[in-house]
Amino acid sequence: MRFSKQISLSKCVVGLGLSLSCCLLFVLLFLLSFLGVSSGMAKPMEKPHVFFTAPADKANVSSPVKVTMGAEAFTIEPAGVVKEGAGHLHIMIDTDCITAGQLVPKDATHLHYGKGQTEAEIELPTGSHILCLQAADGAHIALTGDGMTHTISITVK
Ligand SMILES: [Cu+2]
Repeated sequence: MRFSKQISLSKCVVGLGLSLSCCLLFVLLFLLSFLGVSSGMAKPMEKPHVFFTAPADKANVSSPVKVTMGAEAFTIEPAGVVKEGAGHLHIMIDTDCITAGQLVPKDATHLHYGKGQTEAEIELPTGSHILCLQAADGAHIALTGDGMTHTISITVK
């Protein structure tokens, strides 16, 4: 009688221990999945894009115009080597952005920042101007994707 009581008590203790550890495991799994989901939601897949950080669109500025450029999910690096997800920036002045897949010309209205620069000073005459920031690969070929250009209009006073 006493022996069987002991057995059932130990069964009970073992059972309790098992269910407790199961419970803890569930809590742990729940927390881990929750953390995984929330960090996934906080960081959605970023689309590669380049942009002017200054001047702002429709800004009134003075010449020389100080231009700063940035990128997200895209590496700005010197020209030379073609790498996936990387390239350098160009500014088209009062002329259309280049069609993806085409070579960016090099002249007074197609400026290359082939050293990987993200800052520039551009002399512009008084009046309104349209600037197109254009990302191209290491061989100056305009990259595909609507995030690979950013157009602003500015007025030089
Ligand atoms: Cu270039």
